[in-house]
Amino acid sequence: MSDNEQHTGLTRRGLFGATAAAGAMATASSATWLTSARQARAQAASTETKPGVLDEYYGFWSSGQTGELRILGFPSMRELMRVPVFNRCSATGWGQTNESLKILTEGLSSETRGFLAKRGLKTYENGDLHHPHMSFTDGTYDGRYLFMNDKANTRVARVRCDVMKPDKIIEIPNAHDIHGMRPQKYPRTGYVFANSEHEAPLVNDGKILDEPSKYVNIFTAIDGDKMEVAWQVLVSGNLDNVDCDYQGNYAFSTSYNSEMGMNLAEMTESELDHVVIFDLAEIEKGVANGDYQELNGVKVIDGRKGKNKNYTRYVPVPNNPHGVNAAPDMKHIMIAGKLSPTVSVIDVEKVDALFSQNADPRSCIVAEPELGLGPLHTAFDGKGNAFTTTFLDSQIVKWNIDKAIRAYAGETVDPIVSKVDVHYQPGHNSTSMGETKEADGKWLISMNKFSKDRFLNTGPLKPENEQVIDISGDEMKVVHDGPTFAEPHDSIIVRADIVNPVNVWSREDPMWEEARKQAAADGVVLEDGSEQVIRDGNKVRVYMWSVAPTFSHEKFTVKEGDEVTVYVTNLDDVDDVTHGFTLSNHGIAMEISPQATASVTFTADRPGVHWFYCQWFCHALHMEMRGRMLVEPRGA
Ligand code: CUK
Ligand code: CUA
Ligand code: CA
Repeated sequence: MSDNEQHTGLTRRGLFGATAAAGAMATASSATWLTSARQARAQAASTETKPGVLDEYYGFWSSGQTGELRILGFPSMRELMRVPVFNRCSATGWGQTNESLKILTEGLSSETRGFLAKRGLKTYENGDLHHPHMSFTDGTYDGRYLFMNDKANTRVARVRCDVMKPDKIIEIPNAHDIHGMRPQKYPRTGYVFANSEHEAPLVNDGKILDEPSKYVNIFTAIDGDKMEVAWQVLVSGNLDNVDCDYQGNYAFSTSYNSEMGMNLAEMTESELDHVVIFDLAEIEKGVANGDYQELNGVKVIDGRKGKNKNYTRYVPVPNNPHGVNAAPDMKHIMIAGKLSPTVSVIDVEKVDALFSQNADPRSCIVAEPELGLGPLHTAFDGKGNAFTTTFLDSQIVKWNIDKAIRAYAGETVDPIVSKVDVHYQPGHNSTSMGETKEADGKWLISMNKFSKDRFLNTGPLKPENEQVIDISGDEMKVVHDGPTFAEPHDSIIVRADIVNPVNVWSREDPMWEEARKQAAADGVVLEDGSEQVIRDGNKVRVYMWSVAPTFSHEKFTVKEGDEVTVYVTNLDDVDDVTHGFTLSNHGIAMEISPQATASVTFTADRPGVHWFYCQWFCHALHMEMRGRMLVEPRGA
């Protein structure tokens, strides 16, 4: 028996007192103890996880306008880590170290770099991270990468799951404000699909301004291995969310602005908008046959309506649709109606006929259950049920997919299994392993946009509220309330055995390739305990190492106006002994985890004595882990 199971058994007794289940456990033989404990947990559905006990799942959380990725233990909801991605991080130096700046800048267009340089920036310092999703192999998570979008600055990032740091961040050319984003499920990732939400001229250089009829939107397929755009497709209408099938044939994007309106009234004018279905093989064929225009180095296919091409089909659905979610039955795609109380269910097996026989686009819809007001996103239990958030009703609606299909075919059957109130206004929900073919039907998280009266008042800006719901029975039970900072749109809940991060960096890691090259040119070996200061004109490179509780240099001297690069290599190779390098009154701080190298470049333009210190508590003598930078005044 694992600690986890034992403790959850105890938790149940602790929370609910002496119960039949607890009594049963007391008399159970050791052989049945495990089963009893499991059952007890299922009945009690407690998210409490005792001190020292590990969670069963990793949760990977977006953070919206905060721009970072968050890692939670699930179901305890303990926040384990924040991974800066699109944001500038004070603790780790993400967005300031040379290593992070390389990742943050190399995927930007030269036009963007020039624009930022005029503002004194190397990269953007904000992001709006909505959708974190793991790479797939054969319909389930494979633990390689996490991909995520930046709606604010039109980027897509990849985070390595071995070290939980981004390794590639790319700007998507020709697109505007990447929103929906999903990795290909089969045969593997493969493609990462990314939706451009906001309309603009295809060549957006100012020659076309207030002429909305000339605006377009664009769908992007990124090669997830290379992190390069593979191809793009021009579409009619805008693009909101996206998902793809389990067969590797199609991607599906919602469009709430099929009207191509420029204001709310126009965007909500028509009763029906649409889902765009992309035929991946046809698009690849079109690219191979040269049926594209090249724009900013990308092959752009025309998939707009009325082009008589086989790249896309437009399926009318009501009304300003939002979420797109593929069911683990590997057959159905759920399109949430938002302004319509319905979810439209697409049968992927009926999609072929849309392309091969030009069948009526609506013929792929096999159900359209009415669930409540404001359906936004759908999750699954792998047992034939779907769970849809209703934003306006503030509920999760559990409904049976098969019954919804039968009802649509005319049978008198109610697909709704049960509803539960959430607090308040849910957007995304996710179930444990629910966006894979291994959905396990245990847990659902409802990510609620408003918390209102649920927590102590924090002033006009309130936290959001996340609620954990036990979905193992017919009735859903809310078992946990938790406030959260802006703004987790979306999350995935991944079985812990799939994710296997390392404890210590490999010295061979590509992260500090540039530092290694520079060191080699300077005749320095980063990891041999070198303690070198290399002067090269007015450029000074300080090679430093750290071993708790000391830096190799108690001091180094530079001249006012020097461009100084400090490289710190953490020679500690013990789990959890991370050091930091903060240079006081210079706005500089970075993290150096075990066996990592990090570097930062700045101009030494403040004559005098400046202390650097380790800001990551590492040793009893951590406070003493410091040294001086002596800056000689100009002309001295
Ligand atoms: S969107 Cu936020 S609630 Cu950006 Cu996934 Cu639907
Ligand atoms: Cu090294 Cu604190
Ligand atoms: Ca609309």
